[in-house]
Amino acid sequence: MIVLHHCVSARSFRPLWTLEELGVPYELRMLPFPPRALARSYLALNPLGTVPLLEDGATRMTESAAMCQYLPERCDPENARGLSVRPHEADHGAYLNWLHHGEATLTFPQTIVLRYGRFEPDARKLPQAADDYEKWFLARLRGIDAVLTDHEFLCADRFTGADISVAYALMLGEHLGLLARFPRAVQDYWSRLQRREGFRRALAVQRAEALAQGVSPVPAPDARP
Ligand SMILES: N[C@@H](CCC(=O)N[C@@H](CS)C(=O)NCC(=O)O)C(=O)O
Repeated sequence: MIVLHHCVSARSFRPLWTLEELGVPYELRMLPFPPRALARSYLALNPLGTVPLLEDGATRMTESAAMCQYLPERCDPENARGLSVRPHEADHGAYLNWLHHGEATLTFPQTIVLRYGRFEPDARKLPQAADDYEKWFLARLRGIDAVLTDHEFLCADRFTGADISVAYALMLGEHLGLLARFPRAVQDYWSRLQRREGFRRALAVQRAEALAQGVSPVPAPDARP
């Protein structure tokens, strides 16, 4: 049984959404945010203290974008759901590029905005860093905007793990209050993806499991003091 360690609307939402799109069984273990401080025993499982952690037999993974690639290959070897773009397909390179872009280019600047704009106590806040990296994130949306202006999805003309990786950064951007500043094609893409059954199930499952496991169902940034 695959086990996913998750905090509400954290990056672990990427593998959660992937699992729901695949429709395979898994166990979801909810943690308060940040687990490093609020669930110290978790450090024995993941010394980084971060989510996600995915356990699949002897396999242990801590990178959410890699899970968007791993889970379809592991759980849907025939690629019936189409979430993978395989090496023989023309868009394999584009798929890998967008898969990594979601975390390395789009989510990275948002973590600076969160930390220095919200999480740190007032004396340690850095408004200039938060503002600059907010602009950085918004400017980096130009790459997906160029594709989405005339494509429904990022690659291979279908919904793939790359869309999940990038869309999580849009979800976090919306939590940060930046939705109105997304380019129009990016706003439309994000609206379309939120109508997917798999996305809606992932939201419902994390809420139900948070309540059942005694964790706040409110997304992490707003749950912080
Ligand atoms: N590159 C990793 C980053 C994982 C990560 O930093 N997760 C955040 C939540 S979105 C976390 O657990 N932060 C808590 C902490 O840093 O203590 C990934 O994509 O999974």
